[in-house]
Amino acid sequence: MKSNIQDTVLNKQFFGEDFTWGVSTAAVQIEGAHDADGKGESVWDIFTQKKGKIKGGHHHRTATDFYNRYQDDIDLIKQLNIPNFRFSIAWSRILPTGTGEVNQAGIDYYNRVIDYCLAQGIQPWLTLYHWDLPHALELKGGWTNRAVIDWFSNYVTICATAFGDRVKHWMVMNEPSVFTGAGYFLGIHAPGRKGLKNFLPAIHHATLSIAAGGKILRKALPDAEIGTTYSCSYIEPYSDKQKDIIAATRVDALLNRLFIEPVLGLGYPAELTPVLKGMDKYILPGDLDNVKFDFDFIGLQNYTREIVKHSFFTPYIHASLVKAEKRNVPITAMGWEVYPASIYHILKKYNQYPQIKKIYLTESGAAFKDELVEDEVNDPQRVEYLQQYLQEVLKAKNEGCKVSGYFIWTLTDNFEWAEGYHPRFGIIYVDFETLQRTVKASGLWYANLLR
Ligand code: GCO
Repeated sequence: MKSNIQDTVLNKQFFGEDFTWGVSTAAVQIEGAHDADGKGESVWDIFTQKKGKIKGGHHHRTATDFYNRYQDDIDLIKQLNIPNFRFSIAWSRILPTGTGEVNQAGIDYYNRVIDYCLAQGIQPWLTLYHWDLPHALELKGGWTNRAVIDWFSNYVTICATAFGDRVKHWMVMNEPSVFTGAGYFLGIHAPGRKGLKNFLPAIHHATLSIAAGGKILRKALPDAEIGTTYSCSYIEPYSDKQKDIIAATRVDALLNRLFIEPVLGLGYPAELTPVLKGMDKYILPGDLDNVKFDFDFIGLQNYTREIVKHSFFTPYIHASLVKAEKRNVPITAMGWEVYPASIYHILKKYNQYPQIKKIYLTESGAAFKDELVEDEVNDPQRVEYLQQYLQEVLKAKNEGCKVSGYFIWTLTDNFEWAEGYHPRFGIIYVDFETLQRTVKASGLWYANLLR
């Protein structure tokens, strides 16, 4: 299929020779092979079996079968001229019970993936934790148990030793606010726990683990580039009423500042969100020093903006999000607002932290209702989305923001967590019956941009 979308405005040269272009994925969402070659169960293997947790009763046991088709998919990455591939390691392939005996078959598998990338001239970017805690560790309390810092450190050490000779770009953890918020507070992601008594310790232990992981990687791999990634949404108040402004500030603290500020040495933003004071009992002497780490880069992942309103009835934060559907704005298949300026504002916001040395946009993309028609998938909305967001990235870069790269979320349509397979985020279409891949018009557009 020929892309009939003429790209007259965007040119990769505008971003400079050194700008990093890539595509991002995560193990649970693509690999499948949930019990192959000695893999242990992860919290997602358990959660997806629970009734009513995943839309349509979907599960990720096969996903896109990347585990077996990695060569074909990496060939496609190459065909699309994408020089950098971000993927995550499933902890329970390396350590089936989270600690103890190493599963050599798991190490061998990721070695094959890494080697195949390198043989195709593609740089592997490894995320060590994209939400799939080994189930055996969850049985011991998971992220609520302070011992997780040691479990995680051991896992990081094993990965650094196994893959560090070839992998030059590392991300310790993906979006801690999502796996703690959705998984330990709202109960809508694995492991499905709820409430502050789970959420607050999980936040602190994840933060300590991020810094611990960064330090281990830096020591073991002094030449590698080490980062960690955060989700961030541009937040605006619903009105200029004082109450809405305060509500927006609070949500901004929770969504955008909570995890990054302690790492930067600024502590938790508890002054605005008194509920976080409840964390004090988990913070031991010395912790606020131990959570600090000077990452080589910070990965930011932005999709949309949120409009926030004062809400008396919402516990703890007295704030609620005004859904995009109710605001008469363009939305994606996730119901998220298409708002290109959000990525610009996010870059400006994080650029203000002098402690951040470098920013990569490690995820950006959108789900739309794509259809395969006569072997082609025409997705002009996604092309437009990516073009508009990239224009905003360029604007921020030209205004001096330290942004050094952009990774599209995501390579192929995949398992979108609690939403199952319906939201299609890929630049490559997957027929989930046959698992056949078809490059979408957006994939061709990206290939053309990167040519
Ligand atoms: C994320 C997740 C991805 C999601 C994507 C779309 O980091 O948020 O890494 O796994 O699929 O964001 O929701």
